[in-house]
Amino acid sequence: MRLKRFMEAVREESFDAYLVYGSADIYYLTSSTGGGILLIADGESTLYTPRLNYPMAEEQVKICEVQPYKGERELMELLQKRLRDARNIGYNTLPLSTYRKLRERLGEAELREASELLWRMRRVKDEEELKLMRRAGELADIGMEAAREALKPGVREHEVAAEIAHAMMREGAEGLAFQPIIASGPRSAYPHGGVTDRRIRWGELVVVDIGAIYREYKSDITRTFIIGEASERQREIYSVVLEAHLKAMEAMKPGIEARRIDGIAREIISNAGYGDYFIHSLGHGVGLEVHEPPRLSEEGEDILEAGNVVTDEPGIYIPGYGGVRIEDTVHITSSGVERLTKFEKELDAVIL
Ligand SMILES: [Mn+2]
Repeated sequence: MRLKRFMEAVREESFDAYLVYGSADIYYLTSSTGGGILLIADGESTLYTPRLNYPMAEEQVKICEVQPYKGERELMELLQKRLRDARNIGYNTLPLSTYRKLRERLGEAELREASELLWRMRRVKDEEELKLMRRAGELADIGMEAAREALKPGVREHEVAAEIAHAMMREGAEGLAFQPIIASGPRSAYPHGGVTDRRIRWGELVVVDIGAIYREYKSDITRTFIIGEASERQREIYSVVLEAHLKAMEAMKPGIEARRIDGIAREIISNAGYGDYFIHSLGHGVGLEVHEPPRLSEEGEDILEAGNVVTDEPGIYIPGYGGVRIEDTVHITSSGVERLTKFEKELDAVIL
């Protein structure tokens, strides 16, 4: 049981108490989607939840006590009372205003950030989580298929986004993991281009970056389509990004430094002369949140472990011209990777 394991970790780190804030961490430990603050103290756990979410949380939570609160002042009073004897209090994250209010009420006690305790657990997905993430990946593939069918000259970006959302949710997604990106033509050079009312034209690149939510778990996939016919330059850029994406994925395995994986992709793109146009890191962890540890970046210290779920998403973005990104979500297994998103990515499959 996750909560029990976490409470043991809190004790091993010699905290008298620990405050868990944020919907993903609270969901991970208690199955509540109602937020609030989870307090661990004196060998017990209590979920303080806003009263509007109390009936729902009471139904969802089987493993600890749930208590409603009316407003932040009442929550602070409840916490102050419970933390009276605590000297050494850990927390994962807190809004600055909440931190300040707590700080005032806790006197001499130490209040120390220790989010790594939770990330240590959340970084390594268990079988149950992997099952849900496989489904989240399949739903993203379904969305990408809807994009492929919708993309043609004259269609607007938001119309493509609507088809994607419809297809994923009809098949069981609870929602989109993030605001979709349908970045066409010169806009494809913006890695976070969002969606506009722009009409897609023949011969353009279109970056489609989407994800689904399935039972709170997220997926993340990007494909770049070329409408009609691909130019020599588009073919070249696409091939470089695809090679970087494939070689990085081939090298993923437990025990390897995440920055080495980033380096493999970066070197391929640099050697092809596009190094200045790969303007973000290679990837990130995915789970209850769409961006979480481990990070696959030039500076990151993370080492890949079996059970990690990460993205592999190199890109080349040429201002005023356009961009290409190819991304899959993959599970790091004991020997390599299991792809959770499987949509085709060979050049021929993305020329529409
Ligand atoms: Mn991503």
